[in-house]
Amino acid sequence: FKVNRVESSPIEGQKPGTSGLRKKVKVFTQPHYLHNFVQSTFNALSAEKVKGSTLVVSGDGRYFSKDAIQIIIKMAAANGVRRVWVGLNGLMATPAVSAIVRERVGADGSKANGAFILTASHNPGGPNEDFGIKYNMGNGGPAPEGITDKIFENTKTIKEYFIAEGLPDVDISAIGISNFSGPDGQFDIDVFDSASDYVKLLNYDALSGVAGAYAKRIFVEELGAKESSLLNCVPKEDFGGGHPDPNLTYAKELVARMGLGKNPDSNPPEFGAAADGDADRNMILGKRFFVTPSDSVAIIAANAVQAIPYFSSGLKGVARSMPTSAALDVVAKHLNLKFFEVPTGWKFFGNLMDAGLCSVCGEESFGTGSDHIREKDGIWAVLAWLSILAFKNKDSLNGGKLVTVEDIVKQHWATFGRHYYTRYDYENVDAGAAKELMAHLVKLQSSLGEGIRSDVANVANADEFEYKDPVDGSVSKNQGIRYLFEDGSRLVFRLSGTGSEGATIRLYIEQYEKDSSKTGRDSQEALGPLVEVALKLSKMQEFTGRSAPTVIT
Ligand code: VG1
Ligand code: CO
Repeated sequence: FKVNRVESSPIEGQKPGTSGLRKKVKVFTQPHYLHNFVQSTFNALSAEKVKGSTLVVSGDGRYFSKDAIQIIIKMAAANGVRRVWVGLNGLMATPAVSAIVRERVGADGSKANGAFILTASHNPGGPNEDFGIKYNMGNGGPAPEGITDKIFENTKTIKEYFIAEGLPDVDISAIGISNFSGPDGQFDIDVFDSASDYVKLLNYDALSGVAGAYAKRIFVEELGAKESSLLNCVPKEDFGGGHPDPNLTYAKELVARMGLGKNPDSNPPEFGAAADGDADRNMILGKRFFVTPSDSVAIIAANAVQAIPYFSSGLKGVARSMPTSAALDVVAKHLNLKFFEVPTGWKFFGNLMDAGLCSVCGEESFGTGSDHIREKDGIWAVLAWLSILAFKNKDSLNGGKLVTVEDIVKQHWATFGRHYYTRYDYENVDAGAAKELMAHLVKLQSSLGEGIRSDVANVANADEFEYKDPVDGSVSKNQGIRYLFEDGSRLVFRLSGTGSEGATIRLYIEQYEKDSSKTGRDSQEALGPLVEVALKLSKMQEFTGRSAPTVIT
């Protein structure tokens, strides 16, 4: 093949958000749109680093992925990339990409230097929905802000991109390595099945040896898991028209099956779980019981050393994103663990893990993970929970009482107290109105001297969250507006960075209850008064015209 230089010019709005660039398919398929972003990424990494490198390109298989993969392969070839690794049919879960970048060794001994992940994650897919792309670094984690800022700057000045001419489309539906030659020498495309590398890694973490036997005993024998326990497990370009976000609103089928929501099954199983489009998010359910993600990471951290072989020598530390509840903080304090609070999004956990400061981390948005990779990992979370269930059920294996998911969570609350928690999302709000609401909240903070009183408690402190990375010293500002109350309650307001249209306001509401006789309440009911304070304080209805949120999690 030869290299074509194509003249181009900047296209507005290519700023990567919380997790890459996400736009409607119609936006992505505009002439030069994808090309500009990919070339801007190569330029941000620098030509010397790109030349001779090994690049992973794959995603969640959503609509437009197959075309995008062919384009990126041709651009990689033209920019001097030595080889591209592609998942069979272009499919690779986000956590699997992370694992592949870290662990896989090619037939010629090569290791990956980075990855383009083609996903808009929990956003719907299809010709009228979203596409997305993000770049992950050689550690398997999302590019840090230093790189994503550079990419954005490059998109604003781009004049040209490079693409191979005479390189045929690769058949990504068949495993194998194809070789080509170009101006820089040899170029290979390696199509392989990512599942085996990923499973190898997970087996070691959670289900090796005795834990595997427990999982089989509880999951298959005790709880009767069968083939029929899998719902919607065939990947589709448009996710079957559904919204691929694992929460109580969108995972309706599973929720009913677990005996919750509308039309609940009368005989639900003991354990259920769901993942999002790219399999990095998870929802954990017990029989008629929902585990709040903030509780989930705290419970995993509290039990990791005993229940999960990978952590048997101890946890290096734990971390959560700022809006995630403080349930994890209480565990960290109790176990005397290093603890970090980072901005929303997975890119901030990687530095901590690379520096050996963090083993387990999580977000309230159904993201949980560990330092086995540098992405959140839905399947890992399920295996972590299975390991904990197995551990807690050692006695039940000898005829004792079955310990359920609900028991485990309630025992946790009894020991550590409960953080009542809910998130209200106002989706597709007018962008101007959303900005005004945020500005109003910031302005209110300066009048704190006079004391913002509420029926719940007084506000002790209010600020905009700012993070200084303890490893590289980089600072991230304006990461959400916080109101911290004297009784430990918190209200957090943020604008979403993953949407493709309008603005989404997220309101996070949290209240701590230490008294174990009061930890069994319904969370919406317990949080009612604080919700009222939040809505009044923010003038939510006045600014947005909305009397209710789009989604409550
Ligand atoms: C949301 C979540 C955040 C998560 C991000 C990516 O971001 O709040 O916690 O890391 O999605 O998740 P935002 O900016 O919309 O609040 V995924 O599964 O879409 O990669
Ligand atoms: Co996701």
